[in-house]
Amino acid sequence: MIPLNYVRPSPADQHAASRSFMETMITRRTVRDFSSEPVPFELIANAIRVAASAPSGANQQPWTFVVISDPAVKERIRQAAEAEERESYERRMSDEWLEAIAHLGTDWHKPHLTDAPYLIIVFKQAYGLKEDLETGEQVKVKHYYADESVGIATGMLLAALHISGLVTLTHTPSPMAFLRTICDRPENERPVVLIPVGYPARDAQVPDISRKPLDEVLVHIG
Ligand code: IYR
Repeated sequence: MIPLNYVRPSPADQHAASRSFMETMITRRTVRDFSSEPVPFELIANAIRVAASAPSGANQQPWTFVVISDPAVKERIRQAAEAEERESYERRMSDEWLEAIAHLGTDWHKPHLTDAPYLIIVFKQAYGLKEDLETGEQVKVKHYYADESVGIATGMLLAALHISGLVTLTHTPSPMAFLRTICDRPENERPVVLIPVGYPARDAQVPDISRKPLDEVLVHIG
């Protein structure tokens, strides 16, 4: 064990930081119309540093963040995602599902996958792989709470990108196993979410939706 590195801020600083973070974060919107303007890689790297500092089951850090800026790879991803999404929208999704997302105005066309300067694909390591010292073979290591850990890391990633003045789309083409092949990731890694990142297009539009009020989502048992 080592001593915790913690500096307690003054109450005034606590309130100021809490308020400022809250005010910035609640302006985050999921964006589907991206500019192709380049983004400094440092902003992406810093956001992944933040995500990779997330708590995880047994501190196993069961994640890999694949960052793609190569236009040819983005194009392959777009082709594969649109093929799956077209099948989903036209055949696989239930009427109930289509109705639930109708107000978002989405369809199978995914131009953001080639417009956005970066795609970040978050992979979950369903289990770890380590070498058996006696046999030299790769053995599986159980990962605990991998879904929850990757979910928390992804939330922190989105927050860090938003704080950096970038916009994101949490996209989950379904099924998305093709991402493991295109990104050449090992068998233990599963794609969880595909996140285009960049600046919004000048004329970007978002659906006119609101968040539930605090008293609906916060239950205080005092
Ligand atoms: N994955 C599809 C459909 C979709 C599903 C939900 I749930 C959304 O909130 C939005 C879209 C797509 O990305 O278009």
